Amino acid sequence: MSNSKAALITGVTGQDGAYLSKLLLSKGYDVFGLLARRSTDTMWRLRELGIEDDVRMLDGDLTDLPSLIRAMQLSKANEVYNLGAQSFVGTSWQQPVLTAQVNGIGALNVLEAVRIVNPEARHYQASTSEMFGAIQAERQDEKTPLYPRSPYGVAKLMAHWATVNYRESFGMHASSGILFNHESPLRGIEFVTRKVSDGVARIKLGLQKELRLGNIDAKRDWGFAGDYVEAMWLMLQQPQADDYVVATGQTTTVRDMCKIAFAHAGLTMEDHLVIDPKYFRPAEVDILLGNPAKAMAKLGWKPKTPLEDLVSMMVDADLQRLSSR
Ligand code: NDP
Ligand code: GDR
Repeated sequence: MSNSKAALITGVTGQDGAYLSKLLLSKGYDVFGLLARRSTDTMWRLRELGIEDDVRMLDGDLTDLPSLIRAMQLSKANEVYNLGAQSFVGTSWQQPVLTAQVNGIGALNVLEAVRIVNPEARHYQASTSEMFGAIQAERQDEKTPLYPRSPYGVAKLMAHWATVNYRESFGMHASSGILFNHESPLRGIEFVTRKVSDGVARIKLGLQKELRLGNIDAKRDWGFAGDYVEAMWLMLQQPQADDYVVATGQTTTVRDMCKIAFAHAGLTMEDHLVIDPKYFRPAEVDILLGNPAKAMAKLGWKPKTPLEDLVSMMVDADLQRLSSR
């Protein structure tokens, strides 16, 4: 007998895809993941969570609509989570067209595949606080205007509005989670928190002497990815689809986040940090600070992991990884 709960996750090999797979498996879902062809192994996160053999992989790419239609048909998914993206903001200035194709057109392709194969399926779009960009509201919420500051943000804006539009045009259960930065030991190494936790661990173990960063005055509202995937799932359990900001409601400079990491390892940031203009961006999002009141009230969701605990968890994981090599 087929399971009535089947989920298809694009971006399953990424940070959020791994944590979401684990959550859905624990809830008894059949979990299918879209696997884009790469020349190197991309399964390390699922392996670290011990679920590599539990997620059923289907070949496909967000830029290839037929493969998405096939994935919908084969999985018989009634929940679809579109997490796949070129997700590194810095790269989006170097590869703006690819970023638009994957993050913008790719998201539209997923909506089309759902509409063609099973328009009753519930759909989640991974929107982002990067869409607020230059808008410095006291705290950014679902009604804050959008003004993206990167090709990444521009492409995500298209995907966000396409999701709203498919909900309004076709009555699809399509929700958009406007998630603020969320991190974990499974974060990609190019993002600043993981670059810091890995760098601090290397310095502690005598493997490198300095850590080179760009704009440490930028402020971010950082939470734990494991908490944030719960909000994704909760959105698809609601009777009506909607848009939700998911954030902690606290903002911290890159400088202070970095200080926490060094201090956790018994080191002093000033002894090792070097500012390198190479890491400054053509346009910056100076401050992100979200207001998750709607998600807390309607979804019953709340952030559970303070930044100090998150950063300590990441430094400890990197110390352990590097020590056991
Ligand atoms: P990751 O960069 O860790 O994961 C991205 C995933 O997308 C990977 O599985 C990657 O596959 C896949 N992917 C990339 N290009 C394609 C493609 N052409 N076809 C199919 N799959 C593709 O991102 P996160 O897990 O951190 O983020 C998940 C989503 O949430 C993204 O859409 C991101 O933009 C968005 N988001 C993230 C936030 C965060 O703070 N983490 C905040 C707000 C939004 P592969 O492993 O093969 O490269
Ligand atoms: P962001 O995350 O751009 O907010 O996008 P990132 O960790 O890359 O940057 C956060 C802030 O730190 C500053 N910074 C540096 N960043 C990186 N990567 N490397 C550095 O050396 C460095 N020095 C300073 C950046 O300028 C920036 O201000 C993330 C991604 O997950 C997106 O996919 C997601 O949509 C948003 O979060 C919300």
